[in-house]
Amino acid sequence: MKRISVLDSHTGGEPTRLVLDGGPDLGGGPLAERAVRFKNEFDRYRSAIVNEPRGSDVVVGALLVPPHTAGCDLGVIFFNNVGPLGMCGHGTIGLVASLAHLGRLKPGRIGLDTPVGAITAELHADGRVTITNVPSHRRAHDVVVEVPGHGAVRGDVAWGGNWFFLVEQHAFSLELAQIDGLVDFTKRLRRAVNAQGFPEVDHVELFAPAPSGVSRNFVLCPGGAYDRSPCGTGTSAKLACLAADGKLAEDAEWVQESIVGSRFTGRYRWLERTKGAIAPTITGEAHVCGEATLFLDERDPFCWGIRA
Ligand code: PYC
Repeated sequence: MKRISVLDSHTGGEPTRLVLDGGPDLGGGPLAERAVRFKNEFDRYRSAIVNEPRGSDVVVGALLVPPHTAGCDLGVIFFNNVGPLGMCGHGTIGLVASLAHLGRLKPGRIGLDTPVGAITAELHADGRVTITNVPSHRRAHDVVVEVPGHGAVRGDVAWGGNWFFLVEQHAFSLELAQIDGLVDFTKRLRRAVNAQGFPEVDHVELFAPAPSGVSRNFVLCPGGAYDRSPCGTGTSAKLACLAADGKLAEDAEWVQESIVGSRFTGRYRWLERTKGAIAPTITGEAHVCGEATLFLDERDPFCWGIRA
């Protein structure tokens, strides 16, 4: 019987399962290569750790690996119910809070290597975490797609460590009571965006003002779950669009609320204004909520999780 020990946390309601021991050995090399190795050779570990019956579609796993990029202290590969993620903002905040809980981190800054580049994370004395994400940018502005059953929808394609289609004008109210309709609409929208020349887009993000006046979002994740947090990579993509449109000044604060009411605070710094490249910073907090040893018993027909 294999045993995998994990520490669970949530960041604004979105779970992160940190693998502490018993995960696959992905060897060395750049993290992008190791993420491919994880997908091609060890996918059953991914499924066993985050999928049912031990997890759910919402759980994001975090596998710590030795870093490759100079200056990084740790490497991490995030993964969900369908595969590895490029980066994960809520997961990074959860990872740092988990390492602090274990006494492995003190307040201060660390460098983290990910499959899409190096980032930094700062643990504050009060437990909040600020990440400086990978350079983010808007790739396409005001793209119009025809969504079956909904008509024409306009949005932007932007990178924030994952690829997003961001939409401000839509007919939905961003409330938990509307989840079924939101998931259905954003899945159709993603298919339409993918078919229209953006096959890389795997997250869809809708925006509307919250009753308090701050921006609220709804984020559809690659495997069909919705993000309970405001989505760190999605907020980074949003900051890239706001910067490109001149709607938010450098270093001004942007509060992003999630569909469940949790919040991140974002800011950005220009990296290369002519290319629209920014360095986004996202601040949030995570709470450790469990620790467990997963048993992988080959006699169990669902030992490696339920895979679609
Ligand atoms: O916070 O970046 C994020 C994220 C991506 C998918 C789920 N959360």
